[in-house]
Amino acid sequence: LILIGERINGMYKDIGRALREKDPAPVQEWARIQVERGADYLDANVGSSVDDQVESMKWLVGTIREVTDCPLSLDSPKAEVIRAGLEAAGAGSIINSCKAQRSTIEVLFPLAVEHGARVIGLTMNETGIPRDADARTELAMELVAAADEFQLPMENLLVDPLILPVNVAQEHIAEALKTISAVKMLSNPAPLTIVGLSNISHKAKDRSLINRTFLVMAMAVGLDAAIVDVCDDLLIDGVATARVLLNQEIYADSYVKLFRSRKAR
Ligand code: THG
Repeated sequence: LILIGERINGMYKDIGRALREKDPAPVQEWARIQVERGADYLDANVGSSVDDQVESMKWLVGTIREVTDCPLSLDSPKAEVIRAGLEAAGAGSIINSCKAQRSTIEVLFPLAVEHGARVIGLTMNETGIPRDADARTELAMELVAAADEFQLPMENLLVDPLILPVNVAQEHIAEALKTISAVKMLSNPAPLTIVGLSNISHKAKDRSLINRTFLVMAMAVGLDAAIVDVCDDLLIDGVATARVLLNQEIYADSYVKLFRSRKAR
């Protein structure tokens, strides 16, 4: 499973303040911690409360780059903010994200090809997030067709079925799982699949339990990547265990330790 550390996001108080005051300390601290805990990518999101998002993204990426060369997932709904991040981050970034609508695809897919970046394609468009798996899968098909059209290698497309909080949209969760299995059968090679995991437990009581239960279920139906709290030890232990149970890893008594040592840098 590709692990993307969620913590460098302006929605967190410490990062929001760091962005407004241009204080590198919390950003660099979270970059180091998440890399140490095995993040393959770091999500970088300036949030919506800063005045100049383009300027803030440049500062955020430059600040992270002073302490690590870990690839970044540049998280913004605005193409110009993502472009600024790509230029500052160097090769191998992820564009997070692109809705399944023509106007956005035409801008972001060529940008990804130009920068050798991956793209997270969301199964939503102008009209919002569909409720059922079939409608989400149709949008995934449009993203797959766009990857062919713009010559984005299929392993550089990550389809996100979008998971919503269980306490507001409970019926969406099983549909998101069905979407993941359907997407893995859309094409050969298939695109990768991804979720932003912590969404699912927003404002719920036992967040860690809900997060890890969903994550192992999603891995069983073909999830390839997740934006997660990499500091949640029980979550990472669950990922390591699911890999063994799904026969993606040879069993050894020390499999948790082995998984962690392979991921950490
Ligand atoms: N898909 C894609 N990208 C995404 C998401 C997604 N990026 C953002 C988000 N969803 C994934 N990242 C987070 C990060 C934090 C939280 C949830 C998802 C979170 N934060 C605490 C909260 O809101 O309760 C903040 C608490 C605090 O302020 O301390 O839950 O789905 N492609």
